[in-house]
Amino acid sequence: ETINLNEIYSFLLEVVPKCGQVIRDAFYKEKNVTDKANYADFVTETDTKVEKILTETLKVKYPKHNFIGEETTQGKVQFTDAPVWIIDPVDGTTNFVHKFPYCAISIAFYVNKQAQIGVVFNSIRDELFSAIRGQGAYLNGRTITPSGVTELNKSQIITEFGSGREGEHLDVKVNNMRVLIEKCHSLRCLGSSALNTCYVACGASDLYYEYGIHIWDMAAATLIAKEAGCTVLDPDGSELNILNRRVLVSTTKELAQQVISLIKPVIYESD
Ligand code: LIP
Repeated sequence: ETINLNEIYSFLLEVVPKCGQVIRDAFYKEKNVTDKANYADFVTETDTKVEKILTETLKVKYPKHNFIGEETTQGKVQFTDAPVWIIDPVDGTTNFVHKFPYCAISIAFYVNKQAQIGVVFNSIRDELFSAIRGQGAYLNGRTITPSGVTELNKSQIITEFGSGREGEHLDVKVNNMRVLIEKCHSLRCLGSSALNTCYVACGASDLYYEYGIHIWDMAAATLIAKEAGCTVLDPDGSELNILNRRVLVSTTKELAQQVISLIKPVIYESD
């Protein structure tokens, strides 16, 4: 199979805005919420609906491709060299449920375990972040660049508590925040891994790290961040492995190193 990335990308830019409309139509209405792992981890009928539309539409056009989706993948993720779509229909489901306008469709296309295309679309605020490998990163068609901040004491950092409520995990996360707040301008918890990453990519924040996220939260946005020129790593400073449930995205490697030297890890079972 010959893969034409520009053709796939154009098709994606037809499909994703339609799904964004589905999210927007549901945004201010009452939602049907079902718990997943605990009371703070849930799914709505919109998550399920958007994943179904995306998967079914792409399967008709690309019948040989594989799919990994937040709401359909069960058990261990099968991440191989085969062409695969990695989908989070609503990244920031909690925000979606609470009408906090910071949630997005995240969709990525990988071949040989390498990101080829990433699209992150916040349809509530009409922000479409995108990248094709080797072709730069864009917000609504315009090139984006990170802030370039190198010093922790001039930086704004985003991190998250995540949906887990295990006491030991929360203690480490709170302590990391405690250590950082003494040294940076500000800390933010905004609720969408994909958008947090894109906000660092476009210079709206300087660094984002999180423990406990999944492959579908980071698959698209990490390509966008790399294409924008960000440093994207495992929060221990090693190379990122998108199955390992953690990420650090920084505007510069200098800032990344300062944060890496201060934070302690929270270990989760890999995807
Ligand atoms: C969310 C992530 C966020 C994390 C949440 C949740 P979802 O993804 O984007 O960074 O803190 O716990 O995992 O579940 O809304 O797609």
